[in-house]
Amino acid sequence: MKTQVAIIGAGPAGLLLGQLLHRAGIDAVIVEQRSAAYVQARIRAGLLEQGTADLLDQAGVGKRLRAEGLVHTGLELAWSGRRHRIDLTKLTGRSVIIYGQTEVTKDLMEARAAAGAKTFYEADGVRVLQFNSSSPSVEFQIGGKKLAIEADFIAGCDGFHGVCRASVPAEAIRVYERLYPFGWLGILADTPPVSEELIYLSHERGFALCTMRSRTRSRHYLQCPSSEQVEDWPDERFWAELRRRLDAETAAKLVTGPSIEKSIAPLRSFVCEPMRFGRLFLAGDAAHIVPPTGAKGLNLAASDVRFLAEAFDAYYRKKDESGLDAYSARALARVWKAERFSWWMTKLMHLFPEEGEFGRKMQLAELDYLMGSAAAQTAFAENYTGLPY
Ligand code: RFL
Ligand code: PHB
Repeated sequence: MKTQVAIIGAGPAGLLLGQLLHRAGIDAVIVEQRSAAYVQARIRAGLLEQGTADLLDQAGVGKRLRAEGLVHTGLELAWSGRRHRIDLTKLTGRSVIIYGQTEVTKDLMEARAAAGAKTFYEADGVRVLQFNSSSPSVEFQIGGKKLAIEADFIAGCDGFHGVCRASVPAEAIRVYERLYPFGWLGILADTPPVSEELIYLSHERGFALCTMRSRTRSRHYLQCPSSEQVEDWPDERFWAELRRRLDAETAAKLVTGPSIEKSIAPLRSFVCEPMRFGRLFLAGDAAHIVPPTGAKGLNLAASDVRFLAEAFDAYYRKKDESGLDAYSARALARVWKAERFSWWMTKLMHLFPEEGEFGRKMQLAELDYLMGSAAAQTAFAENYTGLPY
């Protein structure tokens, strides 16, 4: 089989790239190791920058997002028992949208099916070959049957644990990484959110976040040590711990209920350079990871894919390779700024016992400064709503 762009991975990066290429008249096949149902059900991100929502519109998949997404013009930061609001829209003219990654994935999968574009799900033993030549290829098996795709280019959209980055020789790649000694324990429940807007809490017992998926479905996160397991956290323990970290007014509004999903995600900052290796281009979590504090992961996957789709479009329409040549530097310039913001916000809001009482005083001083300074709040809001592409 032949195609123009072989895309590895049907997460948000791979599906959105497939959709943008389809709209540009470029042929692309997606190869995904999991089943469609598994990919669709994976519960992860919830917050989209305005630029990501605009890109989904441009890709022709923004209709349900615009009808059902919750537009947020601000958020709250809470510490020492008090909440403080940052008015994102007043400071930047921009807002953010709550719309689950599950829904983005569903919309993209439906658009792909309607376009009749080919996706191979449940592909085993995926290998990316010859990407340093002009004829790269992809090999895999489905139900024991061997398949091969010849392509002009390969897009590695296969996430942090994927095969694409791992196929690059070690001497050709440079990796920058920071691990944090804790994770986020997340719970999803059909209970009303505690507040209309997100509340990020910095507490002596650890960070917490109250977010949502809709007006009737809440999503909450608690900082927990890396060593803990989901089994250590029955629902009652989760709700009791969340209540202890909330300010009294919010705690009084907390409605608890059985969890629909519960999981622990480790926190990591990671970037690989470059993001292009011959005819292999990495995009999204395959190239970089941010801790979820700034809600940047899915949004970075979207901006990478926009740069890449533009570059392929110029190549196929005008034989212009400049976009492909500039891709890595262009994407990394935006990635590093989102890495910085996510790292900074993680350090500001989480409990770092090894930093001691001095470290805690520094956090409190910085939070106090932030809320007292229009300049600092504007810088926060510019980053949170998304830096320009
Ligand atoms: P994905 O979503 O991991 O998709 C990669 C796909 O590749 C497949 N794959 C392979 N396919 C073929 N062959 C192989 N060898 C393969 N290996 C893997 C996988 O099965 C998968 O389908 O990466 P992508 O597309 O780059 O998308 C990235 C986002 O999913 C991720 O950045 C976000 O979920 C991060 N994130 C958030 N981002 C936001 O922008 N806003 C948020 O509010 C937000 N909240 C979060 C988050 C991530 C979280 N977790 C669980 C890490 C909250 C959490 C708790
Ligand atoms: C979410 O809704 O899952 C979410 C929102 C904001 C974050 C992280 C996760 O910073």
